[in-house]
Amino acid sequence: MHTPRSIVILTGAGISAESGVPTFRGPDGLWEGRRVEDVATPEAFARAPADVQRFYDLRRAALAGVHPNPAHVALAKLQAALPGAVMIVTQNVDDLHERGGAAEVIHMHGQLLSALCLACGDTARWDGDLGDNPPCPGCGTAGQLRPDIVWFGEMPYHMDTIEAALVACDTFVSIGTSGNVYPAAGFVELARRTGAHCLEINLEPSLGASRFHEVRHGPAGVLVPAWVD
Ligand code: BV8
Repeated sequence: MHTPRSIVILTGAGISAESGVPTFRGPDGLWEGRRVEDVATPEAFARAPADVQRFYDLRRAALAGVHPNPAHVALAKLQAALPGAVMIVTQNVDDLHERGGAAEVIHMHGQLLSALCLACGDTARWDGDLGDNPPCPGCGTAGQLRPDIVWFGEMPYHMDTIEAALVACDTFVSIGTSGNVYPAAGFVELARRTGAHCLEINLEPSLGASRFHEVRHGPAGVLVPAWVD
């Protein structure tokens, strides 16, 4: 790969698939028979909080059983090799980029290992269950902690930072995402409009594949290390 000045990398569930984390819209994508769009919403949480807490408690607990794969490790190596030039933006709520060695990761959809307090607005690192209504570490209020996850209809985190990087980058790489969910699915448009070279690495063509200058289809665990080297 030629050495670009600045790279924005967007990852989705596909980069964690080879680590054993189920994707959302693949054959294993339904969660107990329900679509993520039906569970990951403020309305679902208001209607059945224990149900939604359990959905996330199970996924948080499952993190202990999965490990970073060569794709996570390769991106971490790239970020270390090009200090300040590589932004990793993930739609994923797992911690596999960090455990793969990435020093800076932008979690635009939040993180399983973080809890948000509805009483005081604080977020706190959280690796246990939320379903048993624990007290907020900050304000002590019980039963007010929700998953620190961006649900459908909620504003993703760090959008200003991400958009500023997209219009300034010379390379945009989308890895392991189906292009179903906005605003992430629209990032290629922003990058392309300001002249960045846009590359898609995915198991199969995403919904937005035609908007990329270059596509490489196959498993991220093979294609990402090959692209980085
Ligand atoms: C927003 C956290 C506006 C949850 C997630 C109606 C009402 C409200 C909003 C909307 C609406 N209609 C449309 C919208 C916008 C909506 C949206 O896009 N909906 C879609 C379904 C149409 N977006 C939003 O609501 C966003 N917010 O718009 O806010 C706003 C404005 C002002 C003020 C307030 C608000 C928020 C979206 C975030 C939702 N949260 N995650 C959780 O994780 O539990 S989204 C969820 O989908 C995950 O984050 C996931 O990462 C993400 C995207 O999915 P993918 O990562 O792409 O995963 P998927 O399974 O789809 O694809 C995997 C890909 O990997 C496949 O292509 C597969 O081929 C590939 N693959 C598989 N194996 C491999 C592989 N590739 C390589 N190697 C392999 N081995």
